[in-house]
Amino acid sequence: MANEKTGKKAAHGPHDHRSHEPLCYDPDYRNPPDHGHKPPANPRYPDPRIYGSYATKNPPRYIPHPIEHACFKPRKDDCKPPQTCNGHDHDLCVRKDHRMLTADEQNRFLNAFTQINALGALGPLVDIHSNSVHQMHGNPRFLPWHRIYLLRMEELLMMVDPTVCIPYWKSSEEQAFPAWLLGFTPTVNLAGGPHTVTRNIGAFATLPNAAAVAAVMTNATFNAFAPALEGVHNSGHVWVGGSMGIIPTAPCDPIFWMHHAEIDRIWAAWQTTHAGQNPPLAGAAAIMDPWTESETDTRDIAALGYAYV
Ligand SMILES: [Cu+2]
Repeated sequence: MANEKTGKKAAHGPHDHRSHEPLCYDPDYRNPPDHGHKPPANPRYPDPRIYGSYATKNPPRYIPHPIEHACFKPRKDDCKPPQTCNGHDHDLCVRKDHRMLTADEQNRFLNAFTQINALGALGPLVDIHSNSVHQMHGNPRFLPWHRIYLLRMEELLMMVDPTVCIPYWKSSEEQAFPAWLLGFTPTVNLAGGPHTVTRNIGAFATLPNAAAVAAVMTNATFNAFAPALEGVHNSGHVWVGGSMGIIPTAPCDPIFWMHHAEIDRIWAAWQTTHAGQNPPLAGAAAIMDPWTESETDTRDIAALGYAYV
């Protein structure tokens, strides 16, 4: 069966006509064509769109995504080009307060999170956060770097379910952990081994309240605003505790992404009334490595393809 093609060729005789050839390309997923690609040097980082400079330089062998199978329509009848799942990539992702999600939207978020984890795509993204070479905490890169980081996570989730956007957790208002996440403690394969999410809610900090966030918003310059917001953000991490309290494991917990979406939302709201107040970054510091976006690319969330409601 594997050599069907070559066997066919050998069997071709003078009475075989071109009309016997199939009219349309009919892909056989059980016997994919050999493109001659070498396996990636580091199969944990196959996709440069998500993992930036971490991605292997060798072209990965193309493996159709399960979702592609679901939407792939070969259209044998009329020989028109096959239909794929294109069209969702450029939709605006609308990030909602998690309290506004329907049960279906909650399930879709958790299912997509579980899927990218099962595919081995989440662990490498978490590992990027543990590498301090990216200088993403305690300096002006904090807000723009995590804005791109969230975007990469959202892109991963949308590969599994194009309807999923990262919800935000307005912890200052809620003063509580989202109940629907309490039972969700995934195990993520990190470079250092598997890590199972733990929490120690409320044990080591108080959650900043609405007044604390309002005080952050009164800062007039980026240099004053950003460290104040990072401080509020730090307390959220410590309040959840467990995995969230440690930089290398924090992104294993889905609340990490929802917490950072809230921090990013607060920054976006502040930006609308502080035009021209941007992170003081230049040269290499202005590049959000391991990705290629520069600080200027991070200023406009609509241009990045998402919005907060
Ligand atoms: Cu971080």
